[in-house]
Amino acid sequence: MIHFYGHGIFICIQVIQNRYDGSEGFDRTWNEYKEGFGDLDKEFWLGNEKIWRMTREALFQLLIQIMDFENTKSKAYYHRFSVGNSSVNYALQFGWYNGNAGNGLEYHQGRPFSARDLDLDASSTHCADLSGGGWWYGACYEVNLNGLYSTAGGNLSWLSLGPLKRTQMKITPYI
Ligand SMILES: [Ca+2]
Repeated sequence: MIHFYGHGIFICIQVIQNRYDGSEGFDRTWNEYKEGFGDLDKEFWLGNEKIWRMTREALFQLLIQIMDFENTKSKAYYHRFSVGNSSVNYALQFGWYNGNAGNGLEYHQGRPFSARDLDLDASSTHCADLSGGGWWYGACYEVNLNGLYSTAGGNLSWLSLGPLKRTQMKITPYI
């Protein structure tokens, strides 16, 4: 699989998150997010442990593609994406941003992963429980790609963009 972006050619793309119709439930436990869930041909979360293992082996870039219900598409692109291991609760790390979606992940830089049964956010509330999905919450989010999927408004959003119809997170190593 080859994807062209900017001046580079990236290969070995691994999709780590895919949503497009709300058929898969994302209101899952810490262990489900750790191990991954869903169908790799449909909607899924690859799994925090797998993402950690991959991103410790090499330098990766992250491409996020989103689309709202009016079919407006946006992209965000992050250099040097990785997550920490389970001892730091898969804390999110990345370098510089490029794209047209806005640098929404910046708010989540360094945050540990929270899920409905493990509140590691920076809020007195329980962001994962309130939003219907696990994520690298602060208090609570500016981006939430694992939140409740709903045409009526849900929590699936990127900054002011949303509700979102499609989201995809892809990583690929530098070559
Ligand atoms: Ca909290």
